[in-house]
Amino acid sequence: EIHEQTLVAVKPDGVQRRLVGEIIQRFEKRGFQLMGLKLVQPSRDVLLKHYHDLQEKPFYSALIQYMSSGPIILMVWEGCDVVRISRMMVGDTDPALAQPGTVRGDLCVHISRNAIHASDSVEVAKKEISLWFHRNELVEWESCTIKNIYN
Ligand code: YYY
Ligand code: MG
Repeated sequence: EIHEQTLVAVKPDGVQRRLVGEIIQRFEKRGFQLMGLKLVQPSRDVLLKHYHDLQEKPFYSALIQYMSSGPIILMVWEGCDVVRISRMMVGDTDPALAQPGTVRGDLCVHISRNAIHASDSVEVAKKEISLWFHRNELVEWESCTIKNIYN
């Protein structure tokens, strides 16, 4: 499915550390197509929804506090198998375990400041995209290079 989409976010530490350009460049270069992009100061309300499944975890309140601490970049990327491939590009949740070549393995050290989020399944991606983006914030456009990326 070449129109599969995923939500990728640069977390507050990534924005503060000026990693936004590098992260966008990795997804662009890989061949994915950018369908939505914005800088926001996330509300606690949306963050509680975004991380709903983690509410029982011991790190949950620290996670919400950290994610509220400054602006984040939100992106929707589209392409074949984009959800799975993005997770590979992002690397292990713990940067100490993440392979070199991944975003976390190249750019981060600690699990509590791991710079980037990517949806972990196609179903979750749909929910996360609709949580963070209004329909009119996503642009449907045709890439003129699609025939050089897919057969
Ligand atoms: O999907 P991913 O971001 O790789 O990990 P999740 O298990 O969904 O956890 C979300 C987020 O929570 C993680 O990116 C960092 C933080 N976190 C933490 O601070 N400490 C942990 N032991 C596990 C996760
Ligand atoms: Mg996750």
